[in-house]
Amino acid sequence: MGYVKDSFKAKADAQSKEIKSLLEQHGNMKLDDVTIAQAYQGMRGIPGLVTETSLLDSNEGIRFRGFSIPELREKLSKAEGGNEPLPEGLFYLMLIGEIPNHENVEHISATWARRSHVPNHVFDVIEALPVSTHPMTQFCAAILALQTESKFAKAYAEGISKKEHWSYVYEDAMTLIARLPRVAAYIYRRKYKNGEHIQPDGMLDWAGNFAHMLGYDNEGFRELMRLYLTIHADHEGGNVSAHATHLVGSALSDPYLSFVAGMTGLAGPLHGLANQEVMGWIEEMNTELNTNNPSKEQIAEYIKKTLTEGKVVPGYGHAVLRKTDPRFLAQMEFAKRHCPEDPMVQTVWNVYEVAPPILEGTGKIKNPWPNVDAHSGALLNHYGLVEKEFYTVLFGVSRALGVLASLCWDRALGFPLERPKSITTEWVKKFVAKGEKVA
Ligand code: HAX
Repeated sequence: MGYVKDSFKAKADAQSKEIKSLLEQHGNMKLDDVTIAQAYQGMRGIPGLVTETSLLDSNEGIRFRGFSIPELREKLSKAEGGNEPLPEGLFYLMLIGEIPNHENVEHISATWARRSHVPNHVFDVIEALPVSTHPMTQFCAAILALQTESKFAKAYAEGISKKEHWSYVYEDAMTLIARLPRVAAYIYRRKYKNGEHIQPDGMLDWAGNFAHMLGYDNEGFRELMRLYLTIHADHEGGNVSAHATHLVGSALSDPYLSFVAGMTGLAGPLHGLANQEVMGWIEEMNTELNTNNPSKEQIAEYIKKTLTEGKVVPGYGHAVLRKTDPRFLAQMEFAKRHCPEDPMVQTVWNVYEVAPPILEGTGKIKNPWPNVDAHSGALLNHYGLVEKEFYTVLFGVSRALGVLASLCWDRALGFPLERPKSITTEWVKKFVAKGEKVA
């Protein structure tokens, strides 16, 4: 076993003991009550899941193992000469619970580089789809094709003890993460660059190599990828992609099958596809107004028009957050350093000034502030990655880090099949009438 795997197992064993004792002593203690509104309205705020890798505070934003994004940007290892954290370090932190040293980060980087070879049949599966297929659909199909490599599925079929599940899930998670950049870059080059593929550069870090295979070899874009793949990795357990991965994993579907469930959820416009939607929304506004630099007044009018048409303003609002997303602010800071004059970036900043009071004025939108997706497209666009349909794939490559680290924890802690209780409206009506539960 590698030393990262050993450290993970030691941490998980200790955590298992603590959970056992928590359950013995406090298992019947109530965390919260559930209201009828919560049952009908997306289970908001019900603490019914345990996810060890990160925790979201509605005002402060995400913390990964207790560390905020500004803290991580300072504390995690950087590439030589770089300013942004290496996502390998965040993965180590989520898995082990401690800030890694540079050697730990290099170890993860080298492990992923070693495992990055993608079997040919995966490319054949991608090639079998029409080029016009949405990149997220191609991505999901490719992940399913990668599933032939699942060590967990093979071992399970041969018959292994429940105690060994975590070990095979860990191996699958590491291999899957290692291969995703190559798969994603292949889809990008196939769809947008005439199938002119770029071979991996084993000397580069995970994000740097991804930037290279996409065809963007300048240091600014590599730095953007390091930041991007770090900040999109995890957002506690209840969001659609994390929850779907966890849920499917709880049936002991292998990490490939579990992760693809998360990715089909990420492909929804209210979740990860919002980054594509934001750019589409800005582009449509610019086309309609015949400008690439709309004024704040013009933006305000366009927001009102969007709302009147019964559509959402993409990139704004959140199910949990109630302040500007720190992931938005991290990207804004990056843009201030690298591309403050870019007209698309300036439009994003102008929307940020104009949108919140208008959204708040509707009286129904609980969070009028921008989320992560409001900024990412403008940065990618600045470096020439203008194909917005591809943006959610980038998000997906990053999200793998969080949800697969969590899946390792799920199996190491022996979490059971997830199976919440559902009820009918008939049940609710009887409950309301009698004021008590109905069998
Ligand atoms: N524009 C217009 N209306 C919005 C809105 C927005 N940006 N955000 C919320 N609303 C509306 C909701 O549609 C809802 O309307 P109805 O009562 O008519 O159904 C009402 O305001 C109350 O919604 P809420 O409680 O504030 O928000 P929800 O928890 O239901 O939804 C969403 C959270 C993120 C889905 C929502 O804010 C939204 O649709 N935003 C735009 C899409 C987006 O940016 N998604 C990405 C979110 C972050 C993420 O997951 N990234 O991957």
